[in-house]
Amino acid sequence: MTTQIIKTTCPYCGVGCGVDAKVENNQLIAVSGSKDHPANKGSLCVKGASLHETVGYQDRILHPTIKNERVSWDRATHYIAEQLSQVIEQHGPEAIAMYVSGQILTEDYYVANKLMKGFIGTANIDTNSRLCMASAVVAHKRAFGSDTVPACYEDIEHADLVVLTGSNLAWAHPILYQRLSAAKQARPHMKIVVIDPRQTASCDIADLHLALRPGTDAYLYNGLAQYLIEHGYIDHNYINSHCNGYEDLLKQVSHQTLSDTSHICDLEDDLVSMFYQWFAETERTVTLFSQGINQSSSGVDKGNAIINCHLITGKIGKVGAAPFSITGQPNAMGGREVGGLANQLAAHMTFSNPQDIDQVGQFWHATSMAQQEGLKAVDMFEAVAQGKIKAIWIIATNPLVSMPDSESIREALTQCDLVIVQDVSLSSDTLKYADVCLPATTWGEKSGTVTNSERTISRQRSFLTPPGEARHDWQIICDIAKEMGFNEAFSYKTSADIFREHAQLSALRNSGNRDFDISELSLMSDQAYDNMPPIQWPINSAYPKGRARFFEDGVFFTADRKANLIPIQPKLPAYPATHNELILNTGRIRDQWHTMTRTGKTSRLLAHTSVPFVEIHPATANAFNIQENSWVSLQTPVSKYIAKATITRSVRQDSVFIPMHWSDFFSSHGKANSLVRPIRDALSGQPEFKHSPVEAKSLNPRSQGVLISSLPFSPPSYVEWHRIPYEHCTLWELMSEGKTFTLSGLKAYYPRIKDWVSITDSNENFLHAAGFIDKQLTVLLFSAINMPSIDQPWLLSQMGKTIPLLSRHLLLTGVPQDSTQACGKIVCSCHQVGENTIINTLANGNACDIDTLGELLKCGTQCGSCVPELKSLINLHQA
Ligand SMILES: Nc1nc2c(c(=O)[nH]1)N[C@H]1C(S)=C(S)[C@@H](COP(=O)(O)OP(=O)(O)OC[C@H]3O[C@@H](n4cnc5c(=O)[nH]c(N)nc54)[C@H](O)[C@@H]3O)O[C@H]1N2
Ligand SMILES: Nc1nc2c(c(=O)[nH]1)N[C@H]1C(S)=C(S)[C@@H](COP(=O)(O)OP(=O)(O)OC[C@H]3O[C@@H](n4cnc5c(=O)[nH]c(N)nc54)[C@H](O)[C@@H]3O)O[C@H]1N2
Ligand code: SF4
Ligand SMILES: [Mo]
Repeated sequence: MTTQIIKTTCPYCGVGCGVDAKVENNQLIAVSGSKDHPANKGSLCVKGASLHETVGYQDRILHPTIKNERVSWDRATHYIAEQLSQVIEQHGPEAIAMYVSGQILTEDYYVANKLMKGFIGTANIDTNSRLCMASAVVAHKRAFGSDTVPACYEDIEHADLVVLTGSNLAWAHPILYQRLSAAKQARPHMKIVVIDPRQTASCDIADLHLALRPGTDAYLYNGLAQYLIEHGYIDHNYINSHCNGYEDLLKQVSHQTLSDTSHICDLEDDLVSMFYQWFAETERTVTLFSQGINQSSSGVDKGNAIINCHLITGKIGKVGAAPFSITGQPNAMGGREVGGLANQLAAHMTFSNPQDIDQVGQFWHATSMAQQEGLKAVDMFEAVAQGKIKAIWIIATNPLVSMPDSESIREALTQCDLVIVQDVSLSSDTLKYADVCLPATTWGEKSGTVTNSERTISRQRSFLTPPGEARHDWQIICDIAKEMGFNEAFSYKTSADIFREHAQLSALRNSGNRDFDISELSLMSDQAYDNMPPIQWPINSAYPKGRARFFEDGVFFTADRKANLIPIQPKLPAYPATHNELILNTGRIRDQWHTMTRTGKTSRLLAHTSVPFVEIHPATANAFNIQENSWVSLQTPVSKYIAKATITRSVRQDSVFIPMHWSDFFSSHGKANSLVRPIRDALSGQPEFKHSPVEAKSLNPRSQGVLISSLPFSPPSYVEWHRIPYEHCTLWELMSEGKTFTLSGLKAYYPRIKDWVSITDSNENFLHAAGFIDKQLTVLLFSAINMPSIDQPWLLSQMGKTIPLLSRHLLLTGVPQDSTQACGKIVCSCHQVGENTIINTLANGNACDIDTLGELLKCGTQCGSCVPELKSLINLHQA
């Protein structure tokens, strides 16, 4: 047996942690954080630490199919090439679209973009980064003349004030949050401000939380600019030497008083002025912003309102001082490098400069160079629905779940002539609408580069044999390109070939006029590429070892080399909530990744939160007659979302929060985007995912409960359900407003099972039943009008076991006889430590703080993601 340690990069968030993968006989045995990676220096969060549990092949797409019939790769490639060529001939290149993802490798992204923009002849290639980064990109370009992230992670550690605005760093970028948290512990005078309508886990280390009215950040930042000007905190020298547009900014912000600001943001004057004073006084200030800013109908303006405040105080390009747009996906930054968005050209060149278009076209030897920007994601799917786009090729994204207004995406794909879906997982909802399905390789099998939030390029390396006939994304794209007749331009042998070309393009007529320049890597040997250590761009003759910060010299990428202050007129969200509506906010939970096709595969990551939910304030819940854990429907005129209520003061009274992750595969009505309207920012095209008016309604179950089954089950149509897959069985949470669940119904559903025990009342208002095959526990159902109180972890542990006849009825109580066996809801996913175990340990006086809990139970000692919850359990216990 050979054991190898392969150095690679985590495929989840934009922190871009280095991972040491321990591989034995083509199996990933374990993962640990790379100690020598600059992003994580040895740590991993729970998602990264569970990677070895999510690489299983069980739900993989194994073969190409056309109309659900298995075909050879030759046949699939030929078919697609022929169909696309026909569309071009009959309708022109604009009738073709590609929709890709910030999760493919830079090399995949590069060839996709080259094929569309240089050879098919249209810029109708957009990416899910449209839903994610697009507003920040435009804000950067307006202010800096380029899409430049000026800062690096160390700036967060060196700062004396870190403002998290619209970012739940603790859950969305856990390792960066840990670095921030450690820095604050080392330098306790460091201040942290969280600006978020919700009280999130990130507030745990905050000195100040501003729970502002949703969507009002631009007012808050315009107010800050006004405050800085009025109180003389601006850097006139910096503005004079390095900024345009100060007079206009002054005019725009000067009439907004502090009390105007606190009124519109629904905050107390004192808290607002505390934040303003801290910002004013603290030279080393980093503002980290993410989706609470970007995902808005005025997200670009919000980004600029933040950047303005940094520019007028000169808090940029310095150690510990910068506006910092943090990227979400592992390769969102790489996507921007290759020009993956419909309004970008490769290597940070643009369609607005005809010279750039010519230059790129010549470099590629393009046969049909696109001359103008293409359609942005929402417009692209609208064009599909209108029949203007005849063929769409979707790679590594699940738009049925992640795009706003899911129903319109379903309609668009249903009527589209040719839908090609290139994915890895059978649990992608989008797959159901594919005419052609192409099996791709994924993390662990593929090889190339990704770029993280601080511009560090890292290698993902392959160490597993791809299952079935899966092929690398870049190979699939190149094969189809060659079949379409573009042989020479796509005849790469390795991903290193592609990377070198990408690096060469970045150097093309780039004498310091474009930020993205990795020319030093353009002659890299295959071996050097294989061994490439993480390195931060730019990497050119001026910075051969990379560059931590941009704009130290106050020189920007605009024509006159000065930054632009952008006066903006703040706007409220497009659709306000009327008096009987609530504001729907959507976002991430700690242990799930997007549409759950990967993190939904391991029970470890489902333990923390296993079903969708509705977070609602106690006063609001009261007004709507909603109880803790009761079923709620959120609805719009077109759709509904059904889940159970979590009553919490962490959300405002005017809002509800739901997770973005659940899909049709995992739930009957658990898809957040069925409620989100396709409203987007006019400049960036980014949708307003954080603000949709919805109505809330409490539901009256006739029957609710759980079914645990080792056999396949598909719920009847009158039932609302959530699916929780485990290794050896599936747990279904069920609710029906109409019929009750009956034993005869259950028996009819499972004809193979002859051996049942059950308890029920005469009207079958409640039913507890267990079914056995060969004496082994195969099915369990617990249902009643009210949710039965059962110990799910314990019941799951009984599945598949041979239960002695005498114990069968005990099983039907749903709880173990010996109460010490009940650990409760899992809090620490890494070490599977439950709430009851923690509470018992605290109650017994065996532990009183995080450290002793960690020593005794190990909870919180690995990735640290559960530390905020441990702290609140300790506080609760002390109270
Ligand atoms: N666990 C996990 N981590 C992830 C991901 C994942 O799926 N799961 N996805 C990755 C990706 S692609 C991305 S883009 C990032 C996203 O990372 P984040 O942007 O940090 O995550 P979100 O939960 O989408 O939203 C952040 C916060 O914005 C707040 N917000 C809502 N409205 C407003 C507002 O009007 N103003 C302000 N200031 N805040 C508001 C929400 O309450 C929420 O707490 O996460 C990355 N990391
Ligand atoms: N309501 C709401 N909606 C949102 C958001 C929100 O905050 N609220 N956030 C938005 C944001 S920021 C983002 S980034 C998007 C994310 O949304 P998506 O990109 O749609 O979500 P994923 O689940 O990451 O989809 C990735 C797909 O690629 C497949 N895959 C994995 N690896 C590979 C590979 O190597 N090759 C190929 N070909 N396929 C692969 C996976 O199986 C999966 O089907 O969601 C957006 N939607
Ligand atoms: S923080 Fe977690 S999810 Fe993000 S890259 Fe690091 S290990 Fe992966
Ligand atoms: Mo994202």
